[in-house]
Amino acid sequence: MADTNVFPVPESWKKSAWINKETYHEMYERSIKDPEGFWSEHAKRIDWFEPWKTVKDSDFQGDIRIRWFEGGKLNACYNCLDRHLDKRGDQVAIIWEGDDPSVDKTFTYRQLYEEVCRFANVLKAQGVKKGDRVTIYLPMIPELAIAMLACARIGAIHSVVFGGFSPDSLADRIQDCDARIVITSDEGLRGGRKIPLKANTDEALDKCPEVDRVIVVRHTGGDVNMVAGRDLYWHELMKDAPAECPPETMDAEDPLFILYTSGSTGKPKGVLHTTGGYMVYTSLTHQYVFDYKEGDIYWCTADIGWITGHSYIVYGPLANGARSLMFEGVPNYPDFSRFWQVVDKHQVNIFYTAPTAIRALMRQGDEPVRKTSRKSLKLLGTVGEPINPEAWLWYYNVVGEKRCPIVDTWWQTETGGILITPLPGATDLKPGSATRPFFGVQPAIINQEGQILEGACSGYLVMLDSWPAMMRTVYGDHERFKTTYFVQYPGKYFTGDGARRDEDGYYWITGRVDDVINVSGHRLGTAEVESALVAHEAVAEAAVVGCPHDIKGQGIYAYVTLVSGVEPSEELRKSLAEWVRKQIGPIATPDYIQWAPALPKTRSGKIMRRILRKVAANEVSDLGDTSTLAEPEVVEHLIRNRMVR
Ligand code: 6R9
Repeated sequence: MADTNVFPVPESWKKSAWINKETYHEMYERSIKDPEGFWSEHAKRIDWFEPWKTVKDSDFQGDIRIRWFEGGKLNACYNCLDRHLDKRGDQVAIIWEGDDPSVDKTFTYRQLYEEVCRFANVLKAQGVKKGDRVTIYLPMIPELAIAMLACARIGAIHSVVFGGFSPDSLADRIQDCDARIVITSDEGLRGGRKIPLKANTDEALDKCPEVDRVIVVRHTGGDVNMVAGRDLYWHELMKDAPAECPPETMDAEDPLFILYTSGSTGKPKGVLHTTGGYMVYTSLTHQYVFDYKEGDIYWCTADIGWITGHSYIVYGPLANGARSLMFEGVPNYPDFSRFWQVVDKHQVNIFYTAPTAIRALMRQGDEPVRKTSRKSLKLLGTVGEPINPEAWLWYYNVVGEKRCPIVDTWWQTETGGILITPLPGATDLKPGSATRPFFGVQPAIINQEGQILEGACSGYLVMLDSWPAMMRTVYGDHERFKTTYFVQYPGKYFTGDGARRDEDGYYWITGRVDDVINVSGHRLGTAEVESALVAHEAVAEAAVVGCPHDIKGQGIYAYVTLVSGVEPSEELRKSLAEWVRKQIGPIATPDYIQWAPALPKTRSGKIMRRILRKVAANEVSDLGDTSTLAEPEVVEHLIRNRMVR
C-alpha cells in the first residue's frame, strides 16, 4: 500500500513545539544509547523526597524483573497537587462537564488538594492503610479523581472498575485483589440515562462477604438501599474530615494501582503499575505528545475506568499542573454537536478521543461540527484502536479545519503510557500510522518464529527493552505475567498486536493477533464472552470472534450450539444477547449470534477460529488451509447461514 498522503509538520509547529525533528532524533538516539543518562535527567521533572539509587534494572529473561528508579522516594499525589500549590494554587486543575449541558464545576489545585486530603483522612479513618486495595466503581464525576488521588496519598492501591461493568464483573475484580472497601455512587448518568451503580454494587457484594465498607457518593440523588453498618455517605464522612493529610512516602517501586484488562485466556488480569517510573513517563509523554504548554486546556474524552483516563486525565496532566477536562457524558447527547459545544464552552486547545467516536460522528455529516467554532483547538489526538484513513482525514479536515496536527497514539493498559506516536512538532503525519517510537521505546517486528525483521516488513509487534511506565506484574500472579507476555517470544515483550513498518520506519498497527477483540476501543477476551454464553442453560458450546464493524471497529460475532432439544428462535437470540450483557456489561453484547449445529474443529478437537473469523467477515471465498478440518460439512453449513453478506 503506497502512502499517498503525507502531512508535513507545519512551519509554526516546528518553531513553537517542545520537540522538533532534530531534537527528536538526537533525544531518541540518546534515550536508547544511554538510557540511564536520559532517564535520570528526565526523572527530575518529578519531585522526589529522596533520590533513586539505580535508574533502571530490568530483565526480560527468566523471572522477568522490571524496576525503575529503585530506592527513590516520592508520592504520586504530592506530585499532582502539593507541589503546584505555590505557583498555581488558584489555577484550575479539573474542569468537570456534566452529562447535562447546564451542569459543570471547576476545581482549582488548592480546592482539589483540600478535597483529596479530606478524603484521604476519611479512608484512614475507615482503617485503610498503605498497600490496601480500594475498589472504585464510580461514574465520571470529580469524586473519581479525588478518590484515586486520596488512595495514592496514603499509599493505598486503587483498582478502578469501569462503571459500565456488570455486578459479576465487579465482584470478580473485587475478589481478585481482595479489596475490603468499595467506593461507588447512587447512580451514574450517561446520555440522560441512569446507571444503577449502587444497586450493582449491592448485587456484586452478595459474592464478596469480605467487603465491610461501602462509601456512596450522592450524585443523582436517586433512591438507594443503604446497608446499616456497611454503607456510608461520602458527603457525611467528608463533613468533619480535616483538609490536611501528610502524603505517605512511597518507594518508586511501590504499587500505585491495579487496572483489570482482558487477555486472550481466562479472567481479566490485574495489571499492576508502580509509582516512580509511571509518574515520570506519563507526565513526560503528556507534555511532549500533546505539546502541553502552561495555560492550555486539555481534554481527553476517555472514561477514567480505562488506562487512558488514568494516565492522561489524572496522573500525567495533573503532574504537569495542567487544566484537565473531565466529561461525564457521551458524544451524542443532547445531540451530535456535544463534543464541539464543550470545546467552545471551555475553550479546549487539545482534544484526545477514540476512533470509534470519530467514526460515529462522521456518520452524522459535517453540519453538527461546522455549526460550532472550534477556533480554540490546536491539536487533536486518537487512541484505542487503529484509525482508518477516511476517519483520520475527516477528523483532520472537518474537526481540525486542516489546522491541527493529529497524534495517533499507540499504547496499552500494560504499557502505562504512550509508546508509538507522532510528536506534533517533529513528525510528518501519515493518516492511519502511529508513526514512531517515543523516547526510550524500542519496538521491533518479528515473524512467527520470533526472528526480528529489518526494514519495511510486517509481523508481530514486540518491545525489546523496558520503559519506565511498563506494568510490573499481574497482581497476585507473576507466572501469568511471564507466560502472557514473555514466553512466546523469549526475551521480548509481546504486545499481542500485529504491525507493519514502512520504508520511512513508520509503524502501522494492524490490530490484535490474539483472541482479544477491540470493541469501540474496549478490550474484550473472546473467552470471556464464550464463558458467559455457555453459562446459559440453553447453550452447549460457543465460539466468539471479532468481525468488522463500521463504527465500533470490531463487533462481536458469536457462534452458538444449543443443547439438544432447544430450538433456535429470534426470542432466544435476544435473550442470549441480553444474558451476555448482564453477565459482563453492555460493551460485551454480541452483535451477531449465529446458530451452529456444530463448530469447525481440527481432528485434535481445537476450534478453528481462523475459519470462524473469515465467515464472520464474509470472506468466504478463501478460507485458507482447511485440510485439518475434522468435518468439512460443518463449515459449509456455517457459510450458508452466515449473518453478514
Ligand atoms: C490505551 C489503550 C490496547 C490495544 C492495543 C491495540 C489497540 C490502542 C491504538 C491501538 C492502533 C492505536 N490500540 N491504541 N491500535 N492504533 N493508536 O487503548 O489500552 O485498552 O489496553 O488497549 O488497543 O490493539 O493492543 P487498552
